[in-house]
Amino acid sequence: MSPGIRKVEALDAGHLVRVEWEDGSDSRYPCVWLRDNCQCPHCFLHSARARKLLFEDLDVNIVVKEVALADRKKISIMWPDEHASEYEAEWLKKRCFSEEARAEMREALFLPEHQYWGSDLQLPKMPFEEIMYNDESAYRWLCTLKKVGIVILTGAAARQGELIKLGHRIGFLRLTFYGPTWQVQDKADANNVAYTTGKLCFHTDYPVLQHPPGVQFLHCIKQTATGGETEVVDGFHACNKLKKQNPQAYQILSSTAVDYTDVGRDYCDFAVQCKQRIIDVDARGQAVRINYNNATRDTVFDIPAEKVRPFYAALKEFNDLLNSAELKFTHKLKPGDIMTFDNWRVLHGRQSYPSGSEVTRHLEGAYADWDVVMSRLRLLRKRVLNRD
Ligand code: OGA
Ligand code: NM2
Ligand code: ZN
Ligand code: ZN
Repeated sequence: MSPGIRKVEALDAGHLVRVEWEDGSDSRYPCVWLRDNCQCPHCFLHSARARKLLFEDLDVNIVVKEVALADRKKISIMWPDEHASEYEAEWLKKRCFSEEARAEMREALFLPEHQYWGSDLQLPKMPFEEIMYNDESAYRWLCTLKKVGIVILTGAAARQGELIKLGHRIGFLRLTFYGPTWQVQDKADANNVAYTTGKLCFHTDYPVLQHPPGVQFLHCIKQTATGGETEVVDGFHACNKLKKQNPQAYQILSSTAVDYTDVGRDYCDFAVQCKQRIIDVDARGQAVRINYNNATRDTVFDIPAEKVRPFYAALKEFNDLLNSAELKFTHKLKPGDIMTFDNWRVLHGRQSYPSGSEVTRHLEGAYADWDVVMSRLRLLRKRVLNRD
């Protein structure tokens, strides 16, 4: 429950409204923002929770004509053109522009907190059944997936189709050229290195797509007796280490556009090309997405010749860090395990395994977008905690 309002006044020649709360704190709201966010039915379509007001009709230099306390839970504003707006205390409190209030809202909306890990990872595990039928468990699954970057769901049936069900649980899966779900097994004339018995070094899936899948599911249906172990590493943790250890290498990997290519046929025929920085960073230089698959890195490399060797040296440094005993975590999936992980953050690989005439190892894979996963997380939280 937010506190009531003690006092409201216009400041800065009517460009700002100051709200004084009953607990003694205060908040300041720019009038242009207040007018823009008028909640009346002319300005706001409540059924869509969206703004109807056109930007053309917003005066960005607007000032208030009158501001008053309607009651301790509401303020009212009269604008120069006689348009009237009302704003609820709780609505205003949530949208306070202070650094602390914005940080709190940011955390609630995006759960940006990461728990970094290395070889000491306590691999989070939950029963598949439970997250399918229990909202609180599903909420805990998605929170952990966001915070730690990996969760194993255990006890799924050892047959195809479980990921389709998981897709329905969150909303929908991400379709790619490899199909709605895809079968990782040794295939003749493999159209991807994943579909062989070879070792896969640490990679993120599908950096050849402009918007690589945010979340990946790998469901173990059949596991080979020897080899085939899964390796995972916290890419963001590795990035922080690289930045400290070799800022120059970090600078190169976070600024060089690398060409990726994927040409072939599967769900349909494809000829995909993309340029990606191996380490994508935000405005503060923090890694937000790793785009690295050595197999689909193109032979075409669109950078000046003199920059090529420094790039390889930087990538070698990063690749070595990923493989350091301190950072990598090894785990062999069992039939019925579904490894769910953040494909923007966690790099994965697998050990090679013996080839033979029969299929000795079979995983079914699928992707989801973070938008879909976070949407489900917010809805589950609302239902479980009975709040927004
Ligand atoms: C993949 C992949 C891992 C495995 O298919 O992209 O990384 O264990 N597979 O086979
Ligand atoms: N598969 C597993 O980037 C990649 O090619 C990742 C994708 C074939 C769907 C592998
Ligand atoms: Zn209005
Ligand atoms: Zn992969």
